[in-house]
Amino acid sequence: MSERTLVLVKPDGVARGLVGEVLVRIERRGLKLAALELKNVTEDLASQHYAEHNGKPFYQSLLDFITSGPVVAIVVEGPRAVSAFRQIAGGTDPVEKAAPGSVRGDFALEVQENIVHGSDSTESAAREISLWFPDLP
Ligand code: DAT
Ligand code: MG
Repeated sequence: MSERTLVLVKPDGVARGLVGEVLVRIERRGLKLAALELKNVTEDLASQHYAEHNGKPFYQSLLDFITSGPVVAIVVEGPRAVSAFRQIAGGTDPVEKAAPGSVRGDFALEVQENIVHGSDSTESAAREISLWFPDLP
């Protein structure tokens, strides 16, 4: 059964020219692109996207980071797309948790500047996709 997930190439990934690298990993796994857009992130969108982290010590820094430059937002589709992309991304902490061979394990060193976002459940994916792509059928 096919599902959808929201992927972001965050400002660090876009600035470092890693959009193609992320897309290659998504496509060669067999996942499909259902929508893709380069976007400047407003404070409003950022705070809705990261609502679950409101109140945490890193929350304001996270908002400042995600609004610091354009991101590439992608709706990725395929069997178990949510988990499959989380595996492609690697764990949140690129050094302690992300395996070599994952995007974060291969390209990142800092917890905040960890290149990509991927929805953590099908419920989060539905919420995030409607935020980032309100017109997507
Ligand atoms: P993930 O992006 O792996 O789903 P998350 O949802 O727990 O991780 O956190 C969202 C982002 O917030 C994460 O990609 C990087 C940042 N972040 C998480 N924990 C952090 C921490 N302890 N210090 C600084 N930034 C953190
Ligand atoms: Mg998360």
